[in-house]
Formats: sequence, structure tokens, C-alpha cells
Amino acid sequence: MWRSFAHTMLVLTVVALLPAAAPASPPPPGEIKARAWADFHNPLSLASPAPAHPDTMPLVEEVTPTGMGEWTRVAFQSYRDGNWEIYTAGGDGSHLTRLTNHAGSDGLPSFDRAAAQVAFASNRNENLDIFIVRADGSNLRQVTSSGDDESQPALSPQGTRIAYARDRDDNLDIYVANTDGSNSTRITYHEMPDVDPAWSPDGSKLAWVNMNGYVGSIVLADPNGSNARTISAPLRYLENVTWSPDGRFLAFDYDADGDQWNEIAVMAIDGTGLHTVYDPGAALVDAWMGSWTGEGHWLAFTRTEYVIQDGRLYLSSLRLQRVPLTGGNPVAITASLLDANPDWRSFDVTPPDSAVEPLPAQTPINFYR
Ligand SMILES: [Ca+2]
Ligand SMILES: [Ca+2]
Ligand SMILES: [Ca+2]
Ligand SMILES: [Ca+2]
Repeated sequence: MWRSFAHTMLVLTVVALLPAAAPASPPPPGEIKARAWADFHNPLSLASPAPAHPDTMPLVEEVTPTGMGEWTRVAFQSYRDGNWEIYTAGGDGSHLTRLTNHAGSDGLPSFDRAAAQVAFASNRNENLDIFIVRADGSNLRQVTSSGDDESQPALSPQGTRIAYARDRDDNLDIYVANTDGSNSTRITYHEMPDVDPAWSPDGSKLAWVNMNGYVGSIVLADPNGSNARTISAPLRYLENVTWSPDGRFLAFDYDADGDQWNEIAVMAIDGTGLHTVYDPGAALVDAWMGSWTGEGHWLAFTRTEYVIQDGRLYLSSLRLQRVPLTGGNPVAITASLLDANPDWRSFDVTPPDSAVEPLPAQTPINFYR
């Protein structure tokens, strides 16, 4: 979630801070992205103003109802009301519920396993802090309150602990605390940014990303930081690590083919089998990994499109979509072009059968004779 947080909340601010001098000839889009990426860890991203080109974002996308709204929930952030807020909806976009209503930027939602509560990051108190709210919008409470920026919250599956990244003295590290904020413990001590924590489905492991410039490596450890080991090669623009429901695989996004724009990829937790699942296949488009669907057949993600104006990268649209784990065409989750960072939960292991097949009216009881 680390760069998504930056991207989603901050790209506009970041680009606004870049030198104003125009080059003799415009740099290629990839170079502009690389330049913006260098500042993406700046937590001020949450203070991002509205997307730059709202006129280019008509809300026109159709979503086909599938009935999954009754057995799935997706937490996400949306700018649809002119301010980053936390929402939930069914996996088909139905049952839309807004959980926050504050002038500050609220983003990066994380469900517990039961989808009973949502953790999120907010800059409503000047710097970034972690908050938790019930899935019905009640019982909002603040988990962190330091003057540092705390972000990228990951609720443990049981909903009792929370992992997050804290930016202290310009060094991002992973912390784990109880959900009331007590017992906050730092578990990484690298000079480089340690970001994007993710709990295994049984709560016994944490994965996170250790950054080094444009590349990141996936680290796996116990929740107290012990037994840490790096399980991936350095991957360009790596972010948004998330576990499969069976705990055997990780999905994330990175630039697999070297064209600067991110694809969604899957790898086993022993580091083998790295392969690309989905490539948007266009310049100025990233796929940001969000969450596996509960039954594990789909990957929910943010399709992120950019525009370049005056040599700067701007967000153009953010769409929630899901793509089959086996690859193929994405399906829309919501209809807005201003939604990002989905976290998906399903309440059943498998979708319910839609109907029992009725027997023919005249079927004899002794039909097998
Ligand atoms: Ca808000
Ligand atoms: Ca803080
Ligand atoms: Ca660090
Ligand atoms: Ca790419």
C-alpha cells in the first residue's frame, strides 16, 4: 500500500514540488514517473489536492450486478465527494456505505478478517495517524497520536493488533501495536524505508517491503520481527504486497517488463513461481494490487491512469477492478473513476448456489425403477 498511498494521496503535491524549469524537449513518460517516484514516500501526499482534471473523469462505467453484494464487502477510499473518505460496498458495488466524513484526507483502508472494523490513515490532525472504525461507521477511535507520520495500517485477521509504517527521522519502519495503541513495538531497523506491512491469513507472519531507491524486496517475518528473511529479488517499483486466503502465495505490483508501468504479479511465499497475472498494457497506466477476493479466484486492484502536463505526472482516473487469478479481462467493482485501494472480504468460503434445480413436476418417486 505504500506507493498507493503516495500515489493516490500525493502525486499532485509531489509533482508541484518539482523544479519548474521546462526542459528543452519533454522527457519520456517513464522518466517523469521515475522522477515522481523518488518523492512518493513523502507522507505529505495525504495533503494532495483534488485530481487535476476532474472534467476528464465522467462517472459512466457500468457494473453488472451479480448478487455478490450479499456475501462480499470491499473497503476502499474515494474522492467521489470531493475529499478522500473511506467507503465500503459489496463486490458488485452495491450497499455503498461511507464510513468517514472529515475534511482531512482519509485513505488506505484495511479490514479485519470478519470485515467488522476498518483501519485507515488520516491527516485530520495535521500529521498522519492511524484510526479504526466499525464497518457501520460507529466507534471511531484514534490508534496513534505521535507527531510522526503513521500510515499503511494493516489490521490483524483477528482485529486485535495493527501493523503500520512510521516515518521517524526520515526513516520508515514497521511497527506493531494493539488496536488500542498500547504496546507499540518497532520491528525493523534498516536505514532504508520499510513499508507496506501485510498479515498472513492466520496472523502468524508479516510480510513487508524493504525499499532501496526504485526497487523493493519482500521480507517475511514473525509479527515481532524475528526470523526475518528476504524472499524476493529486488523488484522495480514493488508495492502493495498481499496474501492469498490460503497463505501460500503473495500478490503485488511492480514493473515486471521494464516499461516503467506496474503489472500485477503472484509469487509463492518461498520465493518461487514469480509470474505476471495482469498487465494493463498501456503507457501512463499502472495496476496497483489491492486484495485477493475471499475465495481466492480473483485479484482486486486499482487501475490508475495518469496524464502528463508541463512535464509533470497527474492522476487522471482511479478505478476498482478485479481480474481472474489465471489472467484475462478485468471486471469493474464500482462505477466511479475516483476509487482506490480495495480491501476485499468474502463471508463464505465459496459463493452460495443461486438456486436448487427443481425436479420436473411429474417426476415419479420411483423414477429409478
Ligand atoms: Ca476525508
Ligand atoms: Ca502521527
Ligand atoms: Ca527503515
Ligand atoms: Ca511494466
